[in-house]
Amino acid sequence: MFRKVLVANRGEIAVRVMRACEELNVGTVAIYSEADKDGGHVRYADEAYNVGPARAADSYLDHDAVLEAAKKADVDAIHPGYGFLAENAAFARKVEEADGITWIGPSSESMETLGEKTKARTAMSAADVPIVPGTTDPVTDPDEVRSFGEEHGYPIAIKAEGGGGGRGMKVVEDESEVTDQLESAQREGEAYFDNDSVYLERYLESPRHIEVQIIADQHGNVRHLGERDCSLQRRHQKVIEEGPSPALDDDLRERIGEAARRGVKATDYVNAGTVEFLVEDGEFYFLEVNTRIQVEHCVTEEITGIDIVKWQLRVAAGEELAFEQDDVEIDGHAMEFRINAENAANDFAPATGGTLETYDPPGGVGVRVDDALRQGDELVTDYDSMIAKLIVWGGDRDECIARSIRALREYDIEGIETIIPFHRLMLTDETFVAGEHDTKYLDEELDRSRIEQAQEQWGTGATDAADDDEEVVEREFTVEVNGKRFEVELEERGAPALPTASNGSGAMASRPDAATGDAGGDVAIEGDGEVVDAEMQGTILSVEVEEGEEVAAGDVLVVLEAMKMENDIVASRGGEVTQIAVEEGDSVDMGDTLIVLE
Ligand code: MV4
Repeated sequence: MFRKVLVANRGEIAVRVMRACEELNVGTVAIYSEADKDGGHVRYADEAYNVGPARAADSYLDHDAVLEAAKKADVDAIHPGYGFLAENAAFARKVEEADGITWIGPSSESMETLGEKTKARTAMSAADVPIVPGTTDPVTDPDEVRSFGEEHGYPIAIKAEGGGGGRGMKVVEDESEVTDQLESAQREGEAYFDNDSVYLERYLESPRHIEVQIIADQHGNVRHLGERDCSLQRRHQKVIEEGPSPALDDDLRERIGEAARRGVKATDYVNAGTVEFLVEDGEFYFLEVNTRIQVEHCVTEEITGIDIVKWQLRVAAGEELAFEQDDVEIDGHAMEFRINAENAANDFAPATGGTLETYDPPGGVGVRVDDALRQGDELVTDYDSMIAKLIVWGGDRDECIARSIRALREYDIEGIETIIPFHRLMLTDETFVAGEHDTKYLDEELDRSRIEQAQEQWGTGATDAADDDEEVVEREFTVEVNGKRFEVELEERGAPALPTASNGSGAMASRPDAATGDAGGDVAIEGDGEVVDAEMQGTILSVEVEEGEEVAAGDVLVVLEAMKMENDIVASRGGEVTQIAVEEGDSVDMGDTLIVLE
């Protein structure tokens, strides 16, 4: 096993990989850019090296800077995480060629073979893996597209050979669009991928996106770890992933898993990878291979109990997989919610900055949070907007949903906008809860106004710069009304800052009136007694104690008429009544002093 690993990434995935290293007693080295000096992954690592300015191209994507840090730290392996250089064959080759440093991932050759979509389709087809009906060689002429359309019908997908993710696909609805769409696909391929080769597939109208997790060692052992359903996507960005898929029956599950395994084995693939499929009408078709660990690998870890990243490290160090395919069992159901710093009600616009005024993640049975955050962190906006992942496990999909509702309600983030309200909405959405959504659902069917309502209802709001000019006095109260406790959060805008009570005699315990700003209910507090004040505006119906009386926690001190109810104001602790500041019939404002207890 390695002695020390450099994780060439940042944020939650960097911490995730380092946790695996820690458990294997492997030293950890972080890299960071100027924007990430205070990053959680830097805090977590044993060592950390600055690789350059905030711009990714000059830091996390700078091959030489990363390799120099690896050599300076004297590591014996590099784990790329996902994104950045994770699928960069040229960088992987540089690591493979660097003395004494092992690349933790598939070989650069595998990346090149499977990264070229036509090569991947050819390899999969040769391994008897169903591919979407189409060409395995590039096409260049509109007549080739037209004859394909005559054979397979329309619509047709024209895809860039170097494409992937959400890029490099044009849909040809009918023959009249052939020439324009072909030229557009070729131009886009050249512009985005420096490769104008394109190929054809029959376009599936409403597929689901199902992907199979693979882990393979250097001894020819290949295992699949079941599937994940990633159909809930917005503009090709996955939002909620789950496993197992609610759309597969056991027979299809078995067939798709074995097909993935067969295809990967045929390409001599080593380490972790994911085989993506489109599923429609009970049939599955190969889409592409992701030659890296994926964001949503956690879903598989939770339903199989297999730590995929630890197996990546072991496999890269030459160890054999210690489990057979039959040992892989799917237990329960898991969902992953990407916690993005975005405003879902504003077309998922990424946050432009902010501070995690409150960061209080959920916990409890079946709840996992992968992050690299702590309260008070400044939001880094130089990279992607995902700041954390919430992964929830349940005995079945219903329990997973119920637990997810609870966990998302608990997830308290204030100071920046996140898409937690959107996730909470999806868990009430009939189509999603029924597992009947496809890859187009979010982009074409979900009513946008429902996202806005969710944001209104559950958004915690960012502390906008504009708000800074206005003094906002936030108050949290625990109010007991007729024996029932209420957590009440109130914001008073435009209120001057609260006077702080001075210690010792003469302490003032008054609160300005929200409307006028005038101090109301001033009472000079002798000593440092505890003030019991009005938690709401109302009228004193009765005073139930006398000065000098001893009271216990829970004793009624004052009865206040408010909200059309008689409200018992009770002592939160025992003590002596040293001052009574009100009498029957008084009108009081929220915050006015009622009683002082020593
Ligand atoms: C398709 C398809 C339908 N038919 N290919 C989108 C990006 C790339 N991963 C492949 N994609 C698709 N390829 C054929 N022949 C529909 C999509 C697609 C999609 C696929 C998976 C997840 C989300 C998607 C969103 C839109 C389109």
